[in-house]
Amino acid sequence: MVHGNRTGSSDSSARRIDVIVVGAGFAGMYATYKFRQMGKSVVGIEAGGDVGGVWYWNRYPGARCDLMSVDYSYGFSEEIEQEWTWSEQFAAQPEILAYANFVADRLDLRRSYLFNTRVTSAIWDENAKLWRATTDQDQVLEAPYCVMATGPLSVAKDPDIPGIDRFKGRLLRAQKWPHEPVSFEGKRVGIIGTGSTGIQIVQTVGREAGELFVFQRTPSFTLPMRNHVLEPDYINEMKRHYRAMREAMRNNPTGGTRPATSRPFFSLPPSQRRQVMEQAWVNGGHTFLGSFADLLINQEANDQVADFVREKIGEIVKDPKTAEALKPRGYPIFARRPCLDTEYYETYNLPNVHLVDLKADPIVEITEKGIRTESGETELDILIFATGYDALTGALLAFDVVGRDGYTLKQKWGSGARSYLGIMMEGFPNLFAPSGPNGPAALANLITIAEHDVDWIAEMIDYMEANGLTTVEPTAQAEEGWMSLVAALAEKSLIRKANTWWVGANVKGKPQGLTMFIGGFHKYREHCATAAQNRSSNFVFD
Ligand code: N01
Repeated sequence: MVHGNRTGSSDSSARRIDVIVVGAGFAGMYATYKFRQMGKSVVGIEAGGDVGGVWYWNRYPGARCDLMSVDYSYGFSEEIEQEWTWSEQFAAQPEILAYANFVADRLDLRRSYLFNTRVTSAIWDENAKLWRATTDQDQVLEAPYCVMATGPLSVAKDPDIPGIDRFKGRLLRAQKWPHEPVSFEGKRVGIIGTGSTGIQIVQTVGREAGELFVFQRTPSFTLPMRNHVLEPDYINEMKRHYRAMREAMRNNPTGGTRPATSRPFFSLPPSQRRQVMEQAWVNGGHTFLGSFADLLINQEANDQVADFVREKIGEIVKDPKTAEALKPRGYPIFARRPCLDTEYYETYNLPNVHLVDLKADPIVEITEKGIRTESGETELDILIFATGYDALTGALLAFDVVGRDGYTLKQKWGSGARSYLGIMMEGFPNLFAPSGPNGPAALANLITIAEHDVDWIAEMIDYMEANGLTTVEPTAQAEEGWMSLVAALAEKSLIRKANTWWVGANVKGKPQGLTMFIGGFHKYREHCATAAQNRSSNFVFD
């Protein structure tokens, strides 16, 4: 294999281009389009066989986005907005993947991509002022700019349970689901993981499998999605108002259209609070978070909403023991990513669906035939892992990224992700990470963030080229200032009180802490704009 040269000059077998884009998810696709529009030569590198990123891989039954389709879509092209029509309020994975393919066809993006190809290293060459990326297909690409659109949720994580390799049945991972249909009919199916992914699988497979055993360690709070088909009148109205809607999204803390509120929970008397919560339950979606402003900072307010949802679980689930085990306790509601479901709790009223409460009966091992808990062995034909991701930093730490003076990203992030605005890093010139860690990442609409970040990067490159500058990186002070702001905001949030991927708690040995900007997308946008206005104090140019 040809390796990048840490200090030397250009590799003669390398392909020289203007921009390397790693990833063909929504951020990578837009970056590829944007830089091509700027007249740059771009090569995208993607491990999957086609575009779509997380939606290419996550083909599990019931996979669906919990953001509204009209929000979770590109806003940069009026043509695409008008030509594409969403069928449901919350689109399912096949429709989102079809949308990604539609965009790729429409913009002829695939010609810029190397698919089924992984980057094995990306190394900055200080003499040549180039990033040199090598791939597992023995290619070497050199470019002055490198855009890491590797996504916050792209490295799947298996559970730490002994015996995984021993299982003789069929083992399926939600995040790398087979492309062909899987039949569960008459099968004994087990699933580990009850986060957003597991919940979607349970409510779907539970209605199909012979028997479904749900191995639950931590119950999640989940709220009714209330999904529905989009009527033509609604679609027409939406298409007429896309511009105003995108503007509203840019000024919204979530980067979507869900209305925000400044109303504190206790500003209403108890009966009205109850009424608002009942209405939020009926309306579904993330309505709760749009009903009260302080649910993530006021523990007492949070407790009352959590009690309300636990009460609902008790009303829906018929078996009291199962209902009790499904009620989340010990962490604030919304401190784990809130899930949206369609009759998830009702699934446990089916005679073939069994909850195995791992708090009472922990898993000992995976065996040839199934799963052994302390109370005995459950035999399974199919075992599904919905056990999450090495999120936010996993994809960028999965290969060597080497910046100035041989400084590696693994060194830089040794005690947690550090960046400026979640996009750039001191010590890593001309390296950009749209939707990167320390930005709003998973706390706002990822497509809105990706578009914003790519546009910001494009403006930076335009500025450099207009001024004859070849390299840029944030100053140590700018990065430190940003990280202090991220930490100060996180300090106030109840999010820190749950052990989740949001804080790195789901991966053994990973540095812990909430390293996302929780100030809201609208504020994030303002910070990015201010940073760009004060370029000379926040960045070092060469
Ligand atoms: O992953 P997770 P996910 N034994 O980390 C369990 C997005 N998403 O793939 O909490 C037993 O949330 C673990 O239990 P515990 C969304 O942003 C969006 O579900 O560690 N259990 C937990 O229950 C989401 O937040 C959509 O005790 C084990 C589960 O595995 C993010 O992706 C759909 C275990 C992992 O939950 C990740 O969600 C899907 C073990 N050894 C995903 N190890 C929508 O848009 C882990 N677990 C709707």
